[in-house]
Amino acid sequence: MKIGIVCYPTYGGSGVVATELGKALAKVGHQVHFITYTQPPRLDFFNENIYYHEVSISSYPLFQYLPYESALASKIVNVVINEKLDLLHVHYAIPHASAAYLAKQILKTKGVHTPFITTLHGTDITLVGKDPSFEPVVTFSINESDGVTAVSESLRNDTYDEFEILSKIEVIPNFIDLERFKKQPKDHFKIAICPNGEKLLMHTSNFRKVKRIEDLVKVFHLVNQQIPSKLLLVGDGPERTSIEMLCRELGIQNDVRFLGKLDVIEEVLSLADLFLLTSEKESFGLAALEAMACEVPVISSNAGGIPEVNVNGVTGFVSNVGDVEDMAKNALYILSDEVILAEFKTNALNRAKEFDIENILPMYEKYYEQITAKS
Ligand code: GMT
Repeated sequence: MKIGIVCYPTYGGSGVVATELGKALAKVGHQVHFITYTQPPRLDFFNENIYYHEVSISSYPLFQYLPYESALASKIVNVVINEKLDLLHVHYAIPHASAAYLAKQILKTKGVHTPFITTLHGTDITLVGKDPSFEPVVTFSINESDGVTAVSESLRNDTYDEFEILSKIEVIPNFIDLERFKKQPKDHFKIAICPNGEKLLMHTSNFRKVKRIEDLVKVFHLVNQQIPSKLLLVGDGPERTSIEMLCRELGIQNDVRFLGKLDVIEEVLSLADLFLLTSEKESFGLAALEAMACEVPVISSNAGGIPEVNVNGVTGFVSNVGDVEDMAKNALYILSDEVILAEFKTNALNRAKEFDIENILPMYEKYYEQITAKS
């Protein structure tokens, strides 16, 4: 098939899922056309089946806000016609689904009928999408999509609860490339970071408020009082400064390292003993799955779709959002016994294997066939 993928070219979340899906589709012979405003970070190699179309938008003194959605719709029209696409797959409702809807209407006037599938990722539903300034457009563009998928059962339920959705939402979970995310022998780094045999806890995110990073710092503080440990924080974002202040207030600044945005997350994950994810909302928790694939158990909140990934008492533990004491107690239980830790590590890897891209890709291909056949 010839598939157009529209996404945010971001380092994490929906951007990564869209890019990895496109790469996997190209690998099995589909022709994939990425349509974004800049090259997605993980699209850093050559593949004969991958094409990239940049949405460029000229500034004009009249525009206080650049009309990206119009530029995107125009680019979609152009790519669909010139590349003869069979299908569009847009990741994130705003503004990608509404731009795809507009493009579809324009294409119809030219006698071209191209269906579009919208994949919901969470923030477009549970955070920004509900805002009255977006809600009517989100509801409309979901209902007008030829197919809609959500990355977890929890997100599907939230979407039905929060919006007046008339169409069927298919759940296709996120996935992991186990070739890339696997434990690597990096013991020399571990010794450098934990010279006295400390345990290593880790978190990766975009440091937004919704991640409740202050909770995981408090969990670490409690763990560190019982078992000497270090905390690695990968990523960056608006909360970083206040988190640095909290670390100083708690007197743990020498045990916490901020690594900034890293591409080779799997190398750092290979060093970790535990992954912490304390979010208030999380439709799936791809970061937890990446950790599990590198044999790292997860201490998490029970927000959204996280319990669909992190199995309580098996691959880690799940606590109520904000229950720092319970999270610390669970972390200490895993870390205090090498046999238990090894068991949780094995379970984490086994669970991650269920989300192997090899299992999930056929679900998307089947759904594409179903949607193109009915359109
Ligand atoms: O929250 C993030 O880190 C980014 C966000 C996004 O919008 O890209 O991630 C969302 O999509 C990911 C991929 O499907 C999910 O794994 C995240 O759970 C989801 N984030 C939230 O729901 C808050």
